[in-house]
Amino acid sequence: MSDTNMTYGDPSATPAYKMAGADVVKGAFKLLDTRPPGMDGAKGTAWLAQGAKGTTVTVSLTGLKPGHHYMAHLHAQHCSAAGGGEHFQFTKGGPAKPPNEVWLTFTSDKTGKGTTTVNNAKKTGKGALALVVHPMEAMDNRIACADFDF
Ligand SMILES: [Cu+2]
Repeated sequence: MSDTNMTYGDPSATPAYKMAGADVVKGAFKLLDTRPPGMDGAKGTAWLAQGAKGTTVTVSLTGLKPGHHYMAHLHAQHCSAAGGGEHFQFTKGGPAKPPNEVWLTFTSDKTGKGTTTVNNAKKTGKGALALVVHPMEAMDNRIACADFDF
């Protein structure tokens, strides 16, 4: 799937928690049992802002494997439901990729820290309940999940 080779998000974009006038919710990442070995120290926060610019999502994690590629998606269920369930889609049954889904890609630095921010012109409402982080090389693995505090 060539779409997984693309970059989604910009680490230097205005983060969701600084979006003026937007409604912002956040969640702390919890480790999932499906995480690969070496990920026990991963922790961080996800933010979801909705406002005039649509939806802005920011992910920030530490304790990742240094210099590795990661992908995060908005998911449609809470972390307690099979680690976030299916991907959130603006149009259910539509294309399984952006802009119908919200994806973020990022690479951890040499200290194991990774962050990025992505925008989507539409608002998720309360349809996207969690952000799930995967290792890019093993997208079936779910490392950690953050429930948004709507
Ligand atoms: Cu996902």
